[in-house]
Amino acid sequence: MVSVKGWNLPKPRSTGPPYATKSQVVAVLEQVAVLLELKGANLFRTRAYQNGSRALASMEEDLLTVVQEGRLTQVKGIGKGISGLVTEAVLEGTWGELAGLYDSVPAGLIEIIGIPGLGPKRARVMYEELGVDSVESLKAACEMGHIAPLAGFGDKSQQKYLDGIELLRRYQGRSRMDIGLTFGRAFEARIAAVPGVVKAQLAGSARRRRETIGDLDIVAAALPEDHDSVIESILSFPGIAEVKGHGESKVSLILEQEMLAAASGGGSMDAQLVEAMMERSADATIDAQVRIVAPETFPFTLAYFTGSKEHNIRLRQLAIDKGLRLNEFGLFSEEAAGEAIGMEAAKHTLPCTDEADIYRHLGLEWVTPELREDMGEVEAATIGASAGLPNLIETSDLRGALHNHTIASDGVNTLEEMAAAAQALGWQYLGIADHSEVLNIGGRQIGVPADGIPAQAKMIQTLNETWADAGTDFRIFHGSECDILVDGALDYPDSTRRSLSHIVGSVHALGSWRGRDEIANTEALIRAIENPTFTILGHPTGRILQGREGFPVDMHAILRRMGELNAEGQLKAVEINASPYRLDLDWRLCKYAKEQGVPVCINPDAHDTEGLRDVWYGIQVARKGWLEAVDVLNTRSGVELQALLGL
Ligand code: DGT
Ligand code: CA
Ligand code: ZN
Repeated sequence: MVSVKGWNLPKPRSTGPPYATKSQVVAVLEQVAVLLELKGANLFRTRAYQNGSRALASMEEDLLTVVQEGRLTQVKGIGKGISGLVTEAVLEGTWGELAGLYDSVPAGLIEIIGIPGLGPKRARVMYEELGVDSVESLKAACEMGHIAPLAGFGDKSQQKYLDGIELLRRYQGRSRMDIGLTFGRAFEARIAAVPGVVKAQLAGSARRRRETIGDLDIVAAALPEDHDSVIESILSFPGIAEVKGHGESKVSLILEQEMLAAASGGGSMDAQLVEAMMERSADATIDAQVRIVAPETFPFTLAYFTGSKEHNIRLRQLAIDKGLRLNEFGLFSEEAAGEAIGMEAAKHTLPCTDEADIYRHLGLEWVTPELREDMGEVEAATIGASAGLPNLIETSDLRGALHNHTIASDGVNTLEEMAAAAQALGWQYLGIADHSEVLNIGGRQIGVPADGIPAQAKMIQTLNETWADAGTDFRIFHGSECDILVDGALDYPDSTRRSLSHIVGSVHALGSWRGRDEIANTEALIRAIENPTFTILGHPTGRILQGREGFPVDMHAILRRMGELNAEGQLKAVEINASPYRLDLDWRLCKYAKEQGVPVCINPDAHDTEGLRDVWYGIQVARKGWLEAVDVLNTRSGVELQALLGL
């Protein structure tokens, strides 16, 4: 993530007085006015600082003299409070209570008001209503259409902010998985098609399926005499925003959208996913590095640049233990290599035609890239180890999903349309979980009122009967994405929840949850989970990748409690929200959930028919988190799930 610089109070000058200069004081007063406005202070206080700043700026006399002679309050526009503040700053270099004010405002909010046409007042509304506290989270909120419905905003403002963000900076830093993988796979396919390239493969964090990707690493194999022409071809690709550098065997580039146009072959990502990403993030760019090596070196370079660094270190240590040396060029015995280094030493390499050969020489089974994080995979891969590597889940293992929206709340498709799309994916069921009654955005009600549930139930029942009569193995499960209120109670009357097939409990009023500590949040969440009607914990921390942090919570404690409830025979599952903006539950916690006996449910949280395909990202997270098909609730058949939900 790009590190955002907020505002800081000036340090006192080393000699003085004055310990603060006039321009420093003018700037601080102006900043204080903005900070107060961001915090919602009353207009008079804000004005006082604005006026004070202006008054000082236009004052011709020497500030120190005026302060020392005690004449500051005589300056028009400067009241007693500000006079005291300025006096302290000038004579001592300290700023009274202001440090607390500076600390209390997220740095990201300061950056937001740098966007043209976006002032503190609106920044504050978006912060309070939606938790928008950085340029990234604002961008995400605009892209998801959450800004336009806010009172006084509208589509025009939403678009204006998106344009403003683009102006503010060419997107730097890390990219979401959908952006990184779309670019990565398109670029990989283009390179693989270059004459002279024997093979090309995406490496780095993209191959390891991290939730965000810093830069793309691609390894290409070509005969040494072809390297020059291969590099030339790559440099002539469309969609290169900038060439950062190129040498004999390496090219560094910045890629932009044109790279994706008409790119052949998305690998395991289908065309619709690519399209969805392009729609969501039309302005995305990403850095990429290509390394071109001789074909016999390819497996070593691929393994090295796939990483992770931590995994590589473990492999290198295993090599050392066997008297071998492992690097990006080869795996060779210290003895044979002797004094030689680099490519020279690599001439002595043990032959390896693929990564599996390298792992075998080190006494390991081949480790799938998602697991290469040194989180137990080296031990599990050790040949003869008792536990062994997991047999990871695949997209084709899913039989449905349980958290999806329709036009009844904030979705854009009808029940029938969503069901048809689910059937087209080969699913046996679709869980509908529209928002519950309390959910509103900027005063506009989004959720389904309790008295609207019976009508939805009727429609679903009719559809289910039609499929049953036709002998079609498909059904809709009528659930709700029920708000978890601040105290851990669930929205809706108990009777409403009991009438539903499943409850996805989610926190949406993030402000209150982020404003209190981990212990209070954990208690409230456990209370919600213990509610007998509760089935699935939706997007557990509320995080938006590249945007906002989730609320503080002890997820281990939550998963332990859920494990106990499952042991008592109650079905309590945790969601991997598969939206590439969320990917929450984090992959790092999946293994723990599994160890505690908590089923994981991979949910697209689809708001339209295309959104169902996002489960692919959820599968990547589940795989990275060591999950097998059996660990995931929605690999169960429609009939099995029906029984599990007590229907
Ligand atoms: P990213 O780009 O920040 O999302 O993460 P990665 O994992 O793609 O990291 P990157 O691009 O810096 O380097 C690619 C791989 O190269 C990395 O996963 C492992 C390998 N690598 C890079 N630097 C080192 C290093 O200093 N030591 C070792 N053992 N491996 C390294
Ligand atoms: Ca990388
Ligand atoms: Zn949802």
